[in-house]
Amino acid sequence: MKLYDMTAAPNPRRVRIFVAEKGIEMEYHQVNMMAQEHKSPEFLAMNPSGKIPVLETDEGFIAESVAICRYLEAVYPQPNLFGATPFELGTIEMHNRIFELEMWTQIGISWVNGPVVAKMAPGRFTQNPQAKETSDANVHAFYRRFDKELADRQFAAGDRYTVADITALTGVDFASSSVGLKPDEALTNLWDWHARVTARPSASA
Ligand SMILES: N[C@@H](CCC(=O)N[C@@H](CS)C(=O)NCC(=O)O)C(=O)O
Repeated sequence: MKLYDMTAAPNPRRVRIFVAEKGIEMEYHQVNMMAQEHKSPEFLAMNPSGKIPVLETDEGFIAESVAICRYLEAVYPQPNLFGATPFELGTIEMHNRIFELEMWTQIGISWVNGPVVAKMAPGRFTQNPQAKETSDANVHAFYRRFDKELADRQFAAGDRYTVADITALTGVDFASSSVGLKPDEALTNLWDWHARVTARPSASA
């Protein structure tokens, strides 16, 4: 299997961490995003959305981080990261979707309307400072909510490490390092959780 990847990009990191947690052997191909390789006809034939990560399997290509991770979980069931019982499956899915829809989406709005994208891809997006202000506030509000929830659980979706921790960690790390959205130091439950998940060897994948 081969993963179309870019070391600095947060979505491929989600898959790399998942792969590391499972101990899967994987070939990595670095996509040159600066040269727009992900918009080339060859790449668009693999993923018409023109985004990474993409997984190449013997049966064809799979895009979307969660779809790739689900495929990998089906092929390599252990350790289980998506849930082992019906209730766990539902709970982990719920939290994972909440992190994607309510945190990652807002981080994405701040990113495309922020200074790094303005410099890196001038003119690609019509930037809206007001949208950024709103999404910045939404991200910080989400951090506060997550911090409160972590008073009652050790991990993002319950009392064990799951795919939801990977979604949350990669979002928080990207927002902190590249979007100027680091969680407030006062959010001690969030930072304790962050230390717990960052201590795992997979976090450096
Ligand atoms: N929902 C997708 C998002 C993928 C995504 O946005 N990837 C970024 C890199 S982190 C990308 O390829 N951006 C290029 C673009 O949007 O043109 C997933 O979960 O894999």
